[in-house]
Amino acid sequence: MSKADIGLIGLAVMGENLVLNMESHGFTVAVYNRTVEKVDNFVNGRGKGKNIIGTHSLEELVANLKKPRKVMLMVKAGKPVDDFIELLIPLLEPGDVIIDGGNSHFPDTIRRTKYVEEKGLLYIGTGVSGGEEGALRGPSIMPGGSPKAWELVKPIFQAIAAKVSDGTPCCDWVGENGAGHFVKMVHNGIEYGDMQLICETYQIMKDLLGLSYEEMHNIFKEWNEGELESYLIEITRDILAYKDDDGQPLVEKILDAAGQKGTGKWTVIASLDSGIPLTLIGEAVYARSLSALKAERVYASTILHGPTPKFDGDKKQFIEDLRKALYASKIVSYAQGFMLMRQAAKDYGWNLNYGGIALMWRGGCIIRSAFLGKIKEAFDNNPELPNLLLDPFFKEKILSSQESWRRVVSTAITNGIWIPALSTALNFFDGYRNGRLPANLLQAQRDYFGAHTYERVDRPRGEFFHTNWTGRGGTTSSTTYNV
Ligand code: 2AM
Repeated sequence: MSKADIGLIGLAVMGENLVLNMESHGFTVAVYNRTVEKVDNFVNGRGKGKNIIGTHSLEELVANLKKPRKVMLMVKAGKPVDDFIELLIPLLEPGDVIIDGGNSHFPDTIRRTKYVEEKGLLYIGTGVSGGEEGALRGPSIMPGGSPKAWELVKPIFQAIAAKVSDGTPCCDWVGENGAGHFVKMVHNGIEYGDMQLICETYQIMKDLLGLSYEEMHNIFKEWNEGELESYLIEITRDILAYKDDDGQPLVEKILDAAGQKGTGKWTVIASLDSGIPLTLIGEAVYARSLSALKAERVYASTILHGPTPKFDGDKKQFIEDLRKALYASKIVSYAQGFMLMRQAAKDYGWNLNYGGIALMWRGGCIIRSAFLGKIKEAFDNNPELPNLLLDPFFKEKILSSQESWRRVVSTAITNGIWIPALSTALNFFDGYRNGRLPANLLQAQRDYFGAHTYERVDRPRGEFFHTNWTGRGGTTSSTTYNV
């Protein structure tokens, strides 16, 4: 067999499926795994008869690659990535590329890009989204790292990526060093938000409207045929129709304690670091945390009582209200996600292409949706768009959903139904569109107790004042600073 176009290390399911995907697109792939038996199992099993070269050492792997060599790691995030980088560096030559396709935290990718480049090699840290199925049939791929490496991996990555209906691949260059893994992290955070929003509408349908599973299944089916069309609405439709062995809906029997692997948390931490109000994803992460306190909630439910949900309005109308509330909240969530990326681009010096990011998420990944096509259009129309809420299409959508959205939030709250994401979205909207927030009083309080100073509306920005509020404190102000 001739030499391989790319080498891949790490034959767990994601790694194997990516190899099979590459091979099916005409690329020869050399593979290696720490536990080398897995190499033979794969080459003689799922990889049998294909253009896949099994290798039993890193030396053998490297010797089987066309130059400039490309070696992709699909190993557990963290130390294993650093370990393999250390082992590969002495075996590679200037211009070769190391690619990390795992779920690495972006600060690690920033550090590794610098380190690998210092050794004369190129580095790519790439988000790969879409799970096992996506890896095999076409994932969304979000690469960042050494810009010079992009041209080398582009033909392979764009060939194996998901395609939107006109054939455009869901893979484009994201930006320097950790930008690819950052964007993948935000994708996961947005996924948390979308899922929580759907769960809240489900709870309202079930507990307030008293709908049956069949009715809910039909509503999600209908929603998936309109502007909410997305993978997550589609799987929710199917989940609601799924029956356990006894004919009852399986979802009713699933314990309500959510797990999380940490990428949502990373996104929220990044938002706190950047000072961006990523409130919806924040609530979605905390919602999982609250759900996980199952025993405590069950105990509290016997002591803390609220209203008994009761709905006597027009159900059909309210279901349409719910649909609009979900759509409007989703707009806020994505607006916040893009605000975070815009700030991170400034903080880390990335030149992000926001329309390109929407396109990468349009297919292949968990948050794929028709909606992302609209976001792509918004950034195509105005690449400098400061906020998604200010785009004419989304502005019209949110304004025309507003009444429904307020009805849903106020009705749910009056009836004691937990809606952290739907309500924070509306609250953000009301804060963002308000030119005068009560932070004037907040600044007064800060100046009162800590002499932190304030700016005045009747003076230019940047001039700071201190008042001796009690007549007791001195006129000394503390220095102004912002974290
Ligand atoms: P293994 O098959 O030898 O366990 C997903 O777990 C992939 O990451 C697998 O290919 C696994 O290799 C690899 N992996 C996990 N921990 C590793 C480590 N500490 N060093 C090298 N590879 C590791």
